[in-house]
Amino acid sequence: MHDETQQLEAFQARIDAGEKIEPKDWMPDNYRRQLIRMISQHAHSEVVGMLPEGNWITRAPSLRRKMILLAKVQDEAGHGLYLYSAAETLGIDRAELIEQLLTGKAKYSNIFNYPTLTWADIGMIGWLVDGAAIVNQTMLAKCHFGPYSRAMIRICKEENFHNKQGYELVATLARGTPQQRRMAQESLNRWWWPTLMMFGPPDDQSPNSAQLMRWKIKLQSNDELRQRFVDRTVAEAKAIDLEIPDPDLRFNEQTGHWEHGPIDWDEFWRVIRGDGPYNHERIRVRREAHERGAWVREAAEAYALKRREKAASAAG
Ligand code: FAQ
Repeated sequence: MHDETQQLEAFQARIDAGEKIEPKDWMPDNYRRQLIRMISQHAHSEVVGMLPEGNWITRAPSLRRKMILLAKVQDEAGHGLYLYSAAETLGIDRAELIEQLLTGKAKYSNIFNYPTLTWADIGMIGWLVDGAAIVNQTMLAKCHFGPYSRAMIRICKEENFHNKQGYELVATLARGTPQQRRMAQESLNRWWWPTLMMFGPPDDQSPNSAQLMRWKIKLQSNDELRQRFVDRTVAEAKAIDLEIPDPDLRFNEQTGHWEHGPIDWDEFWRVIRGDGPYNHERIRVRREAHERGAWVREAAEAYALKRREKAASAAG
């Protein structure tokens, strides 16, 4: 018991001294569990996040837009792979993580349970959803678990490109015909509030935050990051004359921040518990893709086995 207390104190002292924790270091079980939960939720979000945009690849209005969208969706798959690898350093198998997603045991970001109804939604995902992801991930790139922070550095660079192409797409629509402008505004109206929810529940309703902040996995709270996102996005919306769909939005001269109106947290909890507009569809498509990919996994395993046999016979 005494030893364990000392171990915990030494572990916390390393974090407080600014050291990164690496997979082979001693860590408390709960630290391992929390990181697996968070990193795998993040990986699942990247992979499920390919679906709303993927739906529009065949319908992109020009070759240029199609190439950008293809590259973006492919990047999200890559992000999922880095993150599954980061989670695996904690001793869990990828197959188990994927099983947790497909059986509904693991969560993924609320935002991907909404449909992409118009072409403007593709711009909105890049501008708002990638914009929110960057705010969150720039913080995670400085977190104190080595593999997660390193994965974030490359992911953030790619998300920046995603964010810029999304804003450029929305700005083009906003400068376009009255119909295109309306399409952009209608899309912003649908995506604004679910995007604010991406940062998680308010600080006083966030059960995991306090411990994650002590371990310096989170360096800023859910509300602090949400505020940072609102401040930067309100300015971007003004620059292209789109209106944030929040009648209570106002600039506070004293704090220098844009204050937003109340968020519908009932909707958030409903969506993350599985009852959002597209939860069933997303998981159905992922299950189908997983089944269709069975032969690839079998072929890869057979290949690895053959190589091991060959190496063993060469050595023996
Ligand atoms: N969605 O105690 P907290 C992207 C759950 S990547 C669903 O505050 P925590 C890229 C939470 O799990 C987007 N569930 O939780 C892209 C917990 O439940 P649990 C994903 C959520 O962990 C762009 C409960 O609520 N990014 O978009 C959400 O301290 C475009 C209580 O909450 C990451 O995953 C939510 N939004 O803080 C891809 C970043 N929020 O597990 C394609 C890494 C909360 O105890 C296209 N994760 N919950 O049963 C994080 O930074 C954190 O985990 C938070 C939540 C901030 C998401």
